[in-house]
Amino acid sequence: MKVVYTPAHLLHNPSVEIEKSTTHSPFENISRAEKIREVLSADTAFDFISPTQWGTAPINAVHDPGLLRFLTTAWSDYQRDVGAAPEVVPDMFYRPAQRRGMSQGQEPDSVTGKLGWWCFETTTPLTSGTYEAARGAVDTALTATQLVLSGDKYSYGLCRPPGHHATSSLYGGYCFFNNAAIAAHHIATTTGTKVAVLDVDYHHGNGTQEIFYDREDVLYVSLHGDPNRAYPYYLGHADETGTGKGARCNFNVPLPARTDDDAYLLALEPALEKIIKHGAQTIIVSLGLDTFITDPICDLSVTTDGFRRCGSAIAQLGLPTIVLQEGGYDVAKLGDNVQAWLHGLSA
Ligand code: SP5
Ligand code: ZN
Repeated sequence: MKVVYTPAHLLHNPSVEIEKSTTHSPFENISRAEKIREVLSADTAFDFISPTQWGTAPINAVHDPGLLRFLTTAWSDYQRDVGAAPEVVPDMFYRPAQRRGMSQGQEPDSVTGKLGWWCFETTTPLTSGTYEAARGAVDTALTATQLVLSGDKYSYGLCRPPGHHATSSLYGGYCFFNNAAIAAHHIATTTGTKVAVLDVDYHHGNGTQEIFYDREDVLYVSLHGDPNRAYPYYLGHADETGTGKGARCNFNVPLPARTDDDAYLLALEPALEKIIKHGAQTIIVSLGLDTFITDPICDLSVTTDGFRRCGSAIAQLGLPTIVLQEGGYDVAKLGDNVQAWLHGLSA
């Protein structure tokens, strides 16, 4: 299986994360992707390639062009207008309820106001190289997609930063551009065939859900920690099933704490049935390994062998599958877990 990787991710290297009313060393850090690279590059089943450049059009096809425009210069605008800050984080958030009964409002000129306009939380700092890294992750996803469109049965895009929390017009949750959504939209629009995004990250992919919520060409299916207790808290409930043409094209499976391998594999079955019934010709997997039993920020109990079984269950569908990296924060085991998952898929 080909692995798409670029060292551009190293350019997004924040030294703090603002979370839980404190600051700490970021869970989402460069060692994650480097650990995966280390393990997969020592395994002869994987061949590494670099992404090609896809430009901004595929990003602007999914996101509000204002988001990309903002991210292009936000960090340096902040240094110039507000002051020197290696990590730039909003201290103000646009909340539509503030303008209840009024027009929607508008993007302000001030970079401080813009930060709160385009970002939804505090754990996703902008650094000097964030934009370039985020562009590299999109190129990685699209290059992995191209491999499968050209006939490879499987490919793996080692995307970092991840993408599934980024909505059409908001970044957050360690995500800037929605790599999986950009790839899914690319397949749906260039081939005219149906696509399924299967999101197995611990966290609900609120961004991917939002982007495709009213569309029937891209099915979104997610297993995740119940939003009543888990990030991103406001989305991911089972009664969110899509709207308009996209009715019944969104399928959420919220899971209880400490869900183990057997329970997880059982919960996966109806999700896989949904993909077949939808008529998807291609699957994009948003692969998070933060369902792992010792993940430092999550509470499920999937093991390394459970990841192998998960990959294997998806392979039974017989569909071309693009696997894109999302979360997973037990760095010591992250490489082994990705390796097990991908071996389960391609065994
Ligand atoms: C891509 C991805 O996995 N993004 C996840 C973003 C989650 N960020 C905030 C997590 C807050 C978790 N706090 C739980 C503390 C448990 N001790
Ligand atoms: Zn996650």
